Amino acid sequence: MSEELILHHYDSSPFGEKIRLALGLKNLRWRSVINSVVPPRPFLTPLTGGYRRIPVLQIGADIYCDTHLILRTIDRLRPDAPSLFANKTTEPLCWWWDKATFAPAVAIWASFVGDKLPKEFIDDRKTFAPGFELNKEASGANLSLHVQHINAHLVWLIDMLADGRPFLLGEPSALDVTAYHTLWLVKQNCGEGAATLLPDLYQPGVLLSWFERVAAFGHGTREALTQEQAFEIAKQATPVEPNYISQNIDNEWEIGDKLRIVPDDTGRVPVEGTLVAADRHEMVLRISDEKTGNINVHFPRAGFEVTRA
Ligand SMILES: N[C@@H](CCC(=O)N[C@@H](CS)C(=O)NCC(=O)O)C(=O)O
Repeated sequence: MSEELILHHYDSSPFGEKIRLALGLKNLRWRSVINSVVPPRPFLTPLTGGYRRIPVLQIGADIYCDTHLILRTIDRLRPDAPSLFANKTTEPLCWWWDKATFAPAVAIWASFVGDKLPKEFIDDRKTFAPGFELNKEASGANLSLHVQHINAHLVWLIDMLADGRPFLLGEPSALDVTAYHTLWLVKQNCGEGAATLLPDLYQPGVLLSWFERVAAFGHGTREALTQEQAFEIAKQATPVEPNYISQNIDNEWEIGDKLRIVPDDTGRVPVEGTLVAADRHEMVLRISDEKTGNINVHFPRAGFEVTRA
């Protein structure tokens, strides 16, 4: 039971869609825990130690934060082909795409749907991501700039596909689901309205054909689990010894140190815990209380700041 992949997400989450498609690509069985779009998330927050972003991957009493680490973890735990990380350039390319395109994609999305977003959502996301523009009028006023940003990066996807390859790196990989998820946010919500802005995504051509091939990965076999059930699984389980981590840490930290880890961009809610494992890709903090028992919370190194608690 505790071996199951449990994804905490909500259906409209683009980062959630990135992971759902990766699960589909690898044709995996997983448990789906739907969380509210706006916190509080009383059954999830105690498991993450406060990390507030979605999605989160749970395996028993181990919690994996951030889609970059979640993808690595899915590949590590379910190594059957296809591999999500075909070569050493895949991960930095995924990083490029998220950094370059997520904020402008959100702004394009908001310029279409901003007036329909509930006030509590807008208020929450103002503190979540202070630089992001969710106001319909403000993002609409700068729409052409946001579109320029996306199109400047889209052309590189088109260049990659120009030799007729079906996927960005040849074989399907994490880069496909990563590039897809921000475009999905726009296409799913703005519909034909964005067709003149992002023509490559709507008109027949290599990009649209690729987009449809990635959509066809599907989501694997998804089975519902309640928030309460997921919490109970964590409580009953014991964190797995992270033997796959070589403990190859820099001189700065030692196992047993009390540390604070916080995302360096959005959702900057820190998690405090005891360092149990680290290498140059990943850090693991142990958190513990009466309600949850011991939990290991895993973070990628890239995109997170670590300080002494
Ligand atoms: N770098 C993070 C970004 C995740 C992210 O921004 N997720 C959005 C949802 S798509 C989020 O957490 N929004 C606020 C929330 O749901 O509380 C990742 O790759 O996981």
